[in-house]
Amino acid sequence: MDAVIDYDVTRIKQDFPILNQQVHGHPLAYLDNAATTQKPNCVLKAIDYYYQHDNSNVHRGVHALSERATKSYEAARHKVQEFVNAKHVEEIIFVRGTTEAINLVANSYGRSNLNAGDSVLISTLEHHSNIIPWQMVCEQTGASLKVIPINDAGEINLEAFEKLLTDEVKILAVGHASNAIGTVNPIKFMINKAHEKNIPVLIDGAQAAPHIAIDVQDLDCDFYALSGHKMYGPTGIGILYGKKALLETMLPYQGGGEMISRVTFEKSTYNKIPHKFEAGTPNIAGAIGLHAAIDYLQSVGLDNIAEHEHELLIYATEAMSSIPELRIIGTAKEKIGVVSFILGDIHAHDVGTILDHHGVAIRAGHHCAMPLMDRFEVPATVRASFGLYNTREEIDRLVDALNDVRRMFA
Ligand code: C6P
Repeated sequence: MDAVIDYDVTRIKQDFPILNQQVHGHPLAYLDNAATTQKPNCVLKAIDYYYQHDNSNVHRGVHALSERATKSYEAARHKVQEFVNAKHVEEIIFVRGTTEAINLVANSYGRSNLNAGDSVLISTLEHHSNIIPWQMVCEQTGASLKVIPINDAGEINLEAFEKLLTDEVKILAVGHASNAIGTVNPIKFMINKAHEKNIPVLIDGAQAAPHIAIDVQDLDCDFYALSGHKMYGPTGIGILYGKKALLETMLPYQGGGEMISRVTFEKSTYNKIPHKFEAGTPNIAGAIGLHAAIDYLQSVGLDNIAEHEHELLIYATEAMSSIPELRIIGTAKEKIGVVSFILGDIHAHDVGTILDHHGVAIRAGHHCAMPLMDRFEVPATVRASFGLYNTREEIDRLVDALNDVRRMFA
């Protein structure tokens, strides 16, 4: 039985049809939720309903279908506003995902506000999506990238962070939670410190949004990025939250339909936020699916999910620590349900392949965090990441399969 009282994981699992399958003759144990989560029936149904009944373009047509599609698309924006507790609905911009959200800020905000001699401050824990866009904009502007170091547990060195917050820093961009090793960063503290120096802050919330209740007003972050597919919604839809006053000063990142107010060959003017940042036909079905996913998360309860996943993390950490030669990478005090590890000198990809043959799906590799792998002097890790439908029994199967890997390589 599950340790979390009133949390009926067996019933929750039934909401996810994909989980009810065999892989290589074993029931699927899906432990790759940091890569992408599976989708509950309500999300699948919402997308299906939209395409069967309302499919049309938004903000353009005068006909009934277009009106319905527009209503549903904008209702999704209101849902996200409520989910992250944004003050204004126009602070919610639909994008493809976290990657696009960060590229938007790097290009729209970064290019206008960074000059030679300035710097962008990130941390060693960042995903490539929160490194490369800044590196690109630094190359274009002559600014430079500064990196906050971490300790051996994988926690940000806060003393070093405060020292690095110099007048040259024009933006701080940090992850809420690390995809590769699970560390949850003290972002509220970091945002406060940055704001004391009038430095705006972008939070990469890709890994936090499915696990931690987000309140952008309480955090007081300037930008917050997230991906729908990591929170039980569809792929190809994500959110950039930005403070209204900042978004209004920023130039659009992409040009095209929808983002304009008036176009002439001589000069064009732009639409209001958020539409100014949503050039082209958006992912309408994606936004509708994300709405359903947020409803689902709220029906289970973010606090219940966090408690369940924390219990799985403790259980897995203990069970895996008993496996000889298994070294967990990332032992921060505050973690989401991610266990990253190496098993002796067996390559992570070999471990991953054998686990797959036991029906256990994990990710093996650098997790798009190569500098972090360098920090721990490992080329790759095996990563098990938990979601709201995982169970202790699945972790037992992971441990058994890992013992099998050891026997095979002995
Ligand atoms: N991490 C993982 O397996 P996109 O691809 O745009 O939805 O999200 C990018 C991204 C940005 N930041 C963090 C912290 C992330 O974890 C991710 C995606 C996946 O860890 C795929 S590489």
